[in-house]
Amino acid sequence: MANETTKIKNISAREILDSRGEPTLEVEIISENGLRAKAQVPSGASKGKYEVLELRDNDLNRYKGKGVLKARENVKTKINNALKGMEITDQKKIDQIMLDLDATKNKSNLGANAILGVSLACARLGAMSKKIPLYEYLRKLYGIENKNFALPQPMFNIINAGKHVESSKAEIQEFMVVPAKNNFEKMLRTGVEIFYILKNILKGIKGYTTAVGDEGGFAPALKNNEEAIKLIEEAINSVGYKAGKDAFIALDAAASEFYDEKTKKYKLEGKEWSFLEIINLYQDWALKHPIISIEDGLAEDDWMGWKALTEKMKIQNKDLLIVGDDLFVTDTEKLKKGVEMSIANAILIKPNQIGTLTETLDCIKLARENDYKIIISHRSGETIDDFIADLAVAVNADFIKTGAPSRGERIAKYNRLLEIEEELQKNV
Ligand code: 2PG
Ligand code: MG
Repeated sequence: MANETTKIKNISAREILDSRGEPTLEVEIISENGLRAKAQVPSGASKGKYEVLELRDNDLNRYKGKGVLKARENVKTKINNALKGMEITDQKKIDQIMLDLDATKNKSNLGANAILGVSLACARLGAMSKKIPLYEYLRKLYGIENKNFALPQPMFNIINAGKHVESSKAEIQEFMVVPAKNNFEKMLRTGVEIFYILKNILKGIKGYTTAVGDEGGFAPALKNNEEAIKLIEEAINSVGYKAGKDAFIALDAAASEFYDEKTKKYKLEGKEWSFLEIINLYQDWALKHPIISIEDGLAEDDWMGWKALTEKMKIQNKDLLIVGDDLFVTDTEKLKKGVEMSIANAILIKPNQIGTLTETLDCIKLARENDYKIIISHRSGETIDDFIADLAVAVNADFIKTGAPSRGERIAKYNRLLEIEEELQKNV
């Protein structure tokens, strides 16, 4: 029935575990007409300084202080009381009510984890109430009516380092392989085949371990950062693909993690580097290897460095993606500053950096209006929730970054994209 309304009857939450075995929230919403939907909240390790606050209990007697019972309580009481009886499709209003209820800039009152879980579960229930797929529903919320959906290009993080691997010597956090644009099934296969070969190279030829890190990529004890780039290039060229044509390399330096705020220097490979020296290093790598994207190449507060990075890399290769993650933290205010200063040309989008779906969609819109490429991203601590796959398709994101093709919580997103592609092909 077209006019049937779906009102929120009850919102509950439970403390579950993420892929690192750390507590996180699962929110469940039940509607008056008997529908129910859930959402699970991810959690980062190399978090941006300006991300909204993930509320943890800090009770050292439970989960080393990482419990989320306070956030759970906030969902079950304060948020539940405020949203009960609301029409589920009023996403903007629902998100605004939670923002008003929280009344802090960094969502520290209710906890961004509590708010986001509710926000995403609402969208899921909204899609169910309309009997349409989540990606189609999210597209309507985004404000586009057409159904010209496009699947994103995956960025597979196949060598993990930095904060995502306890024992790693390489400071650059993520070494990714990006298959050339094609249908999703083909891009996935290309990434996976390169991943298999990389395993053989690491194990058989180099004698490295093939244990995996937080995001499912291999975590060998590398001698230095460039070695990882060379290994991926070798893997691409060993499976009958050509590096620079069939597949490319993307990096996430997560440079805030090796930046010394006092000296304003970067600590890499046993040396101290100025931002200009780091830029030279990236230029050298980008000359020698098929690199198409550098994320968080410099630290989140080093705006001057970012300006130089954007300008210099643009002169060298105007198509290279200069991606802001910790720099922008999915925040329209930060992105506006970036646009005004002509900094970066791509943005990483993580819903839990900002805390509501509405703000996430607003940030994507602003990025699009200013021709920034969109990369939808997971967190290093994930769950099997595949919401971001639908989000990527809803906004025709250019890329999705959700780990290596390994570990269930990463695969869940890639498998959902396969399902969406199949569904879209049937509807043609
Ligand atoms: C990043 C993310 C995801 P984390 O830096 O881009 O890969 O890591 O979730 O630890 O912040
Ligand atoms: Mg990053």
